[in-house]
Amino acid sequence: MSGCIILFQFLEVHHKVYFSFNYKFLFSLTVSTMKRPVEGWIYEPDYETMPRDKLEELQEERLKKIVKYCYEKLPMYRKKFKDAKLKPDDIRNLDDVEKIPFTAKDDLRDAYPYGLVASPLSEVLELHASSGTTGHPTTCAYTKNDLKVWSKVMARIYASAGTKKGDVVQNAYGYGLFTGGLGFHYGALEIGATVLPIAAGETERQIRLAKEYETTVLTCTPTYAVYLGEYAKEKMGINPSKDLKWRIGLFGAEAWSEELRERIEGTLGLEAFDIYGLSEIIGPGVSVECTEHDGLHIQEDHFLAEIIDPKTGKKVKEGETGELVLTTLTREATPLLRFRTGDLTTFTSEKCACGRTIRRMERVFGRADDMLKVRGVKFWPSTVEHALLKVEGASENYEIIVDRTADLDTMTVKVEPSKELYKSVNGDLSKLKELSPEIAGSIKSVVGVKSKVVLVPHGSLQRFMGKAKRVIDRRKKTV
Ligand code: DLL
Repeated sequence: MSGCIILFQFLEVHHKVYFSFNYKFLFSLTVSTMKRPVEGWIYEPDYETMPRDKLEELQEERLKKIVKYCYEKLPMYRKKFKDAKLKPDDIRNLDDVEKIPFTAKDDLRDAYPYGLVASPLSEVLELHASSGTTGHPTTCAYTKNDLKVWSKVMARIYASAGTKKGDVVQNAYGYGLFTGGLGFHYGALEIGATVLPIAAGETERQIRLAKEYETTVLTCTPTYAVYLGEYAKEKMGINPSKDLKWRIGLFGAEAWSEELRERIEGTLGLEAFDIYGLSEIIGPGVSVECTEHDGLHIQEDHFLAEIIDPKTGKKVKEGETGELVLTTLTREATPLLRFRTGDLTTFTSEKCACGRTIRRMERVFGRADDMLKVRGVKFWPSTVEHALLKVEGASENYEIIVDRTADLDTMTVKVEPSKELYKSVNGDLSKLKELSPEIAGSIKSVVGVKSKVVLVPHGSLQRFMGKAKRVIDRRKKTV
């Protein structure tokens, strides 16, 4: 009897009956194994579970030190302090951080290539140039100690998701100047796991090697995770949740929705964790979910986090959403004070059941500058994803096109139906007439914007190996 219960806990059989109102019953049976269980652990309990008062003492001490360091080493900060009539000694406690002027992405661009490198170049072991979406590069440099800190915070991230020595990490983030690949690489080495540095791309090979090497941890963007699942099933006849050994997925570098998490977990048979970070601060490693999946723990002993109102620059009240601002507390080569990330989130102040005392932020749902405004309604692309994935039969592949005709904004959302549904009508989209209004209705009710939903053949939209580009805004910049 108990054997049966255990079997049922491991094996979840979904029988999904798809009913199309278009005169037809469409029947699809999906059998998928349930997520394999993972057990998170704490890599550096001395820091991650530190009593809050002790942690704040440590942050204060580090803040004062990094402020002095930036002032002494970097002319840009000396000028900012002078303009603000501020001296490093004026920063005496954590509340004083608000006196420090912000650092913007433009400050980094203006200082390119070496203007914001605080340590002697002979001490810099690694350089990354982040081009962002605008194409203008910024420099992120690492000393030996910076690489050590990066490895440690990444090890915390792996541990938080239950990765151990003996796990085989399939690192499908891009290597090279993008910080994803090397960040996840260093963390895996630090924890003593085996790493397969496959990088993004060569999808068929990814699946083949996942099977042959029995990789247990998958690291890549959520978008690429979707594509890996789709490719394995459709092109190779492999069901990842049954035929592969993936247990843990560490996904980040772009905004993604809770609905997408559920779909990825169902398809790949793993437990998916959200990882946040940015090149300017360290790369991946700023914050991560634990197995509670209720917000991302910020590595606060290394990164001092604030949330501000992007318009006024003032701190928002606890629990309110605003722009995340980060100060690196231990960075040597490219330290930053109050860097405006552009990312929108909220702090969660309740204690987490995992035992960590470092505070959590909610998942980043978008960047202030990625916000769309259509007919006066402001929203983020991830909200559209959230709305459309609520509809059964809609796949994870979509594209948002915003245009303006006769002074009126229009939004078209191209969506591929799920493979099962598409096959069930033999590719005849006219048989799925009910699906577009259903998706449009969900978008209207969740996002608040009327849209035209166009179903397109399965497989026709572009697939991405790294960060997805889902929005085409054909209007002149009006937002
Ligand atoms: O994307 C670092 C990273 C690599 C994070 C791999 C996680 C995993 P950048 O290319 O500099 O660095 O892009 C940073 O990506 O400011 C956010 O807008 C976005 N971003 C990163 N992680 C998340 C996430 C890396 N989990 C920019 N959720 C950030 C939402 C994210 N957005």
